Amino acid sequence: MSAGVTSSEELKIDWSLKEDPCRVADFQARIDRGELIEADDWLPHNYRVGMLRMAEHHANSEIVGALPEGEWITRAPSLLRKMALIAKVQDEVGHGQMLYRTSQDLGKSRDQMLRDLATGKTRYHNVFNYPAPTWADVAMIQWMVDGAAILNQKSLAEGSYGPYVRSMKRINMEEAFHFKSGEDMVLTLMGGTKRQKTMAQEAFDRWWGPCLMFFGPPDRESTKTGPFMTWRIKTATNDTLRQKFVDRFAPAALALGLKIHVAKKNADGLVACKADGTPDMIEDSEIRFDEKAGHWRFTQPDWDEFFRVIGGDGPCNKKRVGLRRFSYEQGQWVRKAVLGYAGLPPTRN
Ligand code: FAQ
Repeated sequence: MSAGVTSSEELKIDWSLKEDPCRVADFQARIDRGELIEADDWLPHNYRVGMLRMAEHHANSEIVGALPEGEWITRAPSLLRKMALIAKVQDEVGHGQMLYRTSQDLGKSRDQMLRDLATGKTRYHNVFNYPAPTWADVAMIQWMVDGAAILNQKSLAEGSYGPYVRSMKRINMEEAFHFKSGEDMVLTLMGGTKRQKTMAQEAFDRWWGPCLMFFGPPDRESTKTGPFMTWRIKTATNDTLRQKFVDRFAPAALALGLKIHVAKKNADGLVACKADGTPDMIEDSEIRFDEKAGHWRFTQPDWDEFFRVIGGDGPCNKKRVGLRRFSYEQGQWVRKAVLGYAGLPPTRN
């Protein structure tokens, strides 16, 4: 474990900070040579904090990401699907454990991370603040959210921080199983009855927008992409990864018979209804392969919705954080008995 950062002040990125220029230049030269940086190496403050924030955000996302699917374990439509879902949820929680370990070595205690998640101080991925009202939502999560995670994490596995890179390689192998299982579930629904196809389409309409947002805000609004690319914490920009996702999933969805819509959402995260009761959405007129660009065109998602959701005001934020808090509080007596820990500070949500 590296010596480290302990107070919350020290856990903030400070772009005005000046550090020993020789050490900073040596560090950058190692990154430019493609060397992996290890936990006990000297790290510039902003690299350490940036990497910690990314790994902690990722760990939180894996833990909270298990919740929407976990709700479906008791309602899976067959024993086979139930067993696969139990294994998948267990994998995601395991990824969270691995990533909290990686984050701990960067200087924040595990207990502080769990407390910050349970009190809404730290974030997790936007997609996990949406509801999964049907089994088809579970299929779309495994197909598209896991698919998006693989695209993102493949680029992160080319990064510079050794412990995180090694975690990404292992996690990606397991995510590949989840993606395959999701693909099979979507294929089953789209090869099924009219009702199953409608269920799949409705779930797709709920998840397409949040999945486009998965890769983060447009590059022009991403504050950290520039420095993170210089340090190879990130190896592709948000827009590049989003385009890769559309190039992969738009033709696949169309080939399955799904339609790609631009949909308005209500406060519950469901597609809103017009006055006449029909869904408030239109087919995305941009969707087509642009021969000249060599990419699929698409309509950008609602970025106001993205910032609202990551700011704490999404359809399921309170429910998800509330469940983490409940779980933390229920485990309090164990921590108290074994470690003598105190209670939680007031929640932000
Ligand atoms: N959701 O300047 P950027 C999974 C925030 S695991 C929420 O572009 P950056 C497996 C961002 O933190 C998925 N917040 O930031 C699974 C920043 O906030 P700050 C987890 C977001 O760091 C599947 C602000 O916006 N994967 O799916 C999001 O360069 C199924 C400005 O953004 C990872 O965490 C978002 N989508 O790029 C589990 C991968 N995007 O710090 C269960 C690692 C941005 O200014 C079921 N992380 N923000 O307060 C990353 O790749 C990057 O950190 C990004 C953000 C892309 C998330």
